Amino acid sequence: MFIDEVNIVVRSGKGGDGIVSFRREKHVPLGGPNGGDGGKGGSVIFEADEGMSTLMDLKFQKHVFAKSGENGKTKNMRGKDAEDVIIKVPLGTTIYEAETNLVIADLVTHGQSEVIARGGNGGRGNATFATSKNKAPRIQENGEQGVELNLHIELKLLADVGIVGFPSVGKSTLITILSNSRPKIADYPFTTLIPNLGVVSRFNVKPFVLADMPGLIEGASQGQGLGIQFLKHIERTRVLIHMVDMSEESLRDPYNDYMVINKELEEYNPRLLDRPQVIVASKMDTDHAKERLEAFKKHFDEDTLIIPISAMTNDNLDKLVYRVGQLLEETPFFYKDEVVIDEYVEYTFKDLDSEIIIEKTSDSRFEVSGKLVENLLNKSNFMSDEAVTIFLTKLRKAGLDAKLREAGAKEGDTIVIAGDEYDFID
Ligand SMILES: Nc1nc2c(ncn2[C@@H]2O[C@H](COP(=O)(O)OP(=O)(O)OP(=O)(O)O)[C@@H](O)[C@H]2O)c(=O)[nH]1
Ligand SMILES: [Mg+2]
Repeated sequence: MFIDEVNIVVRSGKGGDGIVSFRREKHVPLGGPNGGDGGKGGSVIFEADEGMSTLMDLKFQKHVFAKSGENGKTKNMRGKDAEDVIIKVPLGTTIYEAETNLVIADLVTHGQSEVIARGGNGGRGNATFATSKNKAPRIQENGEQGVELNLHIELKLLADVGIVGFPSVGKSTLITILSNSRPKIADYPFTTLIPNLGVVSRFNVKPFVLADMPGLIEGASQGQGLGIQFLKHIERTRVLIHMVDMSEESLRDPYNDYMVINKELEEYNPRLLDRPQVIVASKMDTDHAKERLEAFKKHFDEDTLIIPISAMTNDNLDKLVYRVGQLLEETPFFYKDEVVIDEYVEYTFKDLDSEIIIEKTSDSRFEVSGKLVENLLNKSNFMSDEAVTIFLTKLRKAGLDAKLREAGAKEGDTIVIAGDEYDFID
């Protein structure tokens, strides 16, 4: 089974909580604080692996959750970090945030790995809060929450060259002769249901990856036949072999075939036509193929290279491979320019984390919210005044006062944070 699109939910682990604990010693009523920090929560990481070829494993997995970090322990011991979960995917996998369709990551080289959901940091235990003024602090931090993301994952094959054309023109036959790939070959349309990859390493040309695609027909870009489902794989190839059937059995006009396929490519993505195409006239061993080729050629100017081949007699296959090799040398990697990574990951984990939102709810009243407040609230336990002070200090460090001033707050105005009211002291 070839699976090239899945939706899954990933969640990173929460950081372990720091704890409050004191040394117990004989005859000492209250020993020093020794509550340890919590361990880090596990991250969910995607890694490109050239040994993988489909997203099938994920199809049955739906949810991938990393574990939480261990809570801190007494005697100043830090809780254990949770293990990261590493999801291996084939090269050419793009990861989108499902709701917004933003690209989070694009995995194109073997071993490339991306942290998709970062594990929460552990909270600090009371030992870290000891100062000369406060030798027995009763405060600790809870671990940071994990991140949950709905992902849409798509695989676009990373082949150098794609073979496009109507069904039954001989695409699979060609890849079978030129490479180690062995797709099914038959004389009925849509024999090939999934793309096949093969490595072509012949005639002293630098080896390249060839993709045999399911046949295209008129309306493919609108979903006819096997439709757009597979056109996306062509997006990542650098050179196209456009195969046109010269045999009478096709019952179609070769030039019309050629135009229809180009129109479908263009309608799917106009940039597909930027790729150099090698026009290949196939089945030249059949009756009247030569006359049909002559008629086909009349539509092009003299300089257009059309390579007539026969898979039966192996005619001109070397010429075709040479030409493809030459074009690959000249053609850049399109997919690198075309896939734009949206700054989403950064946004979630950095900017959003320190975001402070201020809303003026009346003349002298300002409400503070945002991810930073949320995170700090999650981390704090408000059992003590000390914890509240630390909470406010952190907000101020992150620029709360400047933001309030910017929003028009003046000395004595009321600031509301998480339902509690404070006076603004400027
Ligand atoms: N005479 C002749 N027949 C060929 C040649 N190449 C392919 N064929 C035949 O054409 C038929 C279709 O070949 P395939 O390679 O399966 O065609 P395809 O383009 O992969 O077809 P789809 O997968 O359906 O899109 C088969 O019966 C092949 O044996 C050729 O060069 N000469
Ligand atoms: Mg085929």
